[in-house]
Amino acid sequence: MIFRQLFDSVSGTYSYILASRSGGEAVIIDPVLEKVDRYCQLLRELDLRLVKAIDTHLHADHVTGLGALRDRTHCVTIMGEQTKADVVAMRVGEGDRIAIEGLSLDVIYTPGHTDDSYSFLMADRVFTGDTLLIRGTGRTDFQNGDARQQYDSIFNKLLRLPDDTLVYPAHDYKGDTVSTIGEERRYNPRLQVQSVDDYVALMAKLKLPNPKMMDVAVPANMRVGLHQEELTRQGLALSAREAIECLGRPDVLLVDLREASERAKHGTLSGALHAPYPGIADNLKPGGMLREVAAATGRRIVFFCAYGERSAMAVQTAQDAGLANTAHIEGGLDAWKKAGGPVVAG
Ligand SMILES: N[C@@H](CCC(=O)N[C@@H](CS)C(=O)NCC(=O)O)C(=O)O
Ligand SMILES: [Fe+2]
Repeated sequence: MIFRQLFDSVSGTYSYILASRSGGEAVIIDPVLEKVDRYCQLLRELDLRLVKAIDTHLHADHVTGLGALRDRTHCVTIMGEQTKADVVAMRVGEGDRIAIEGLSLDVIYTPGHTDDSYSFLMADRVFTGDTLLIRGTGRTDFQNGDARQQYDSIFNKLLRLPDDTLVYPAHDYKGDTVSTIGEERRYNPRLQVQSVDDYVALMAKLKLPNPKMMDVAVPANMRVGLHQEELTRQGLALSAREAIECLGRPDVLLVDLREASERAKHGTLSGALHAPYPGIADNLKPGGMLREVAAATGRRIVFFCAYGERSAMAVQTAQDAGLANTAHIEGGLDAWKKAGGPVVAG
């Protein structure tokens, strides 16, 4: 396995690059905007292809690198389903699994620092965001933070992992890099409480100043989405309402770009072909499955995904491959459902 812990000394943020092999797919956790050049360089040097970028929560202390990485690598951006970020390509919840080639992360909902805080477990290690820090815990005094929920997330979820599970947090302000669950249970001063009420009282006493970047970072991090309006202007997007009217039309080929797990959880559109986003470039090049089907049937490909990010990128990929007549459903299945469109089991 390839594992890199990267540090942004300005915000004290740790970011992580994971991959199963050189030459393969990679995922990054909690990238920082100012470090995106560095990540891209390292990805090139390690011969990795970034396919997913995850934020553990909506950060208040630095601007996320999610949007910039998506624009540069066409990776899928991921956050938890509670997030207030405008558009992320994929939203995950408790019990989901984020997979790339050769490795997968189990999704654990750990609210408390914020209401959109998640941890991600991969084999012997857990990425705890700002829920569990090394000898500390994330503050709970803003962004719908809640000390009671954080106690539950830590004591009833994270501390139930095996003692030797490695703990990789999103921040450290003292120079520590890694810990273990057993070590934190025994020596983390915030966790030596007798009850949830003691923990709540302890967190209420912290009275920390707001992060220096908070007024910049929070609004910026709520606008990480791909701007889909440009495609609409070019006539390459259908609103959910227009798309609903197209359902069943013989000249339209609906293509679902989401993963099998998203289809199983949220359903799909009747008659849609399944062609997951990671394979889209292969599918659209000469000889590719989608290109051949579109040519043979004369149908216009209409891509859709969860929120319209992957489908907008697929329209772009199609244009680059010389296929001008594709479109996507703006806002994805989410917008489709909100407009009252019917879904079938995926
Ligand atoms: N001095 C830092 C403080 C950042 C901060 O408050 N960090 C949050 C995480 S977003 C936290 O929970 N800190 C825990 C602590 O300081 O004990 C800054 O201005 O950026
Ligand atoms: Fe945070």
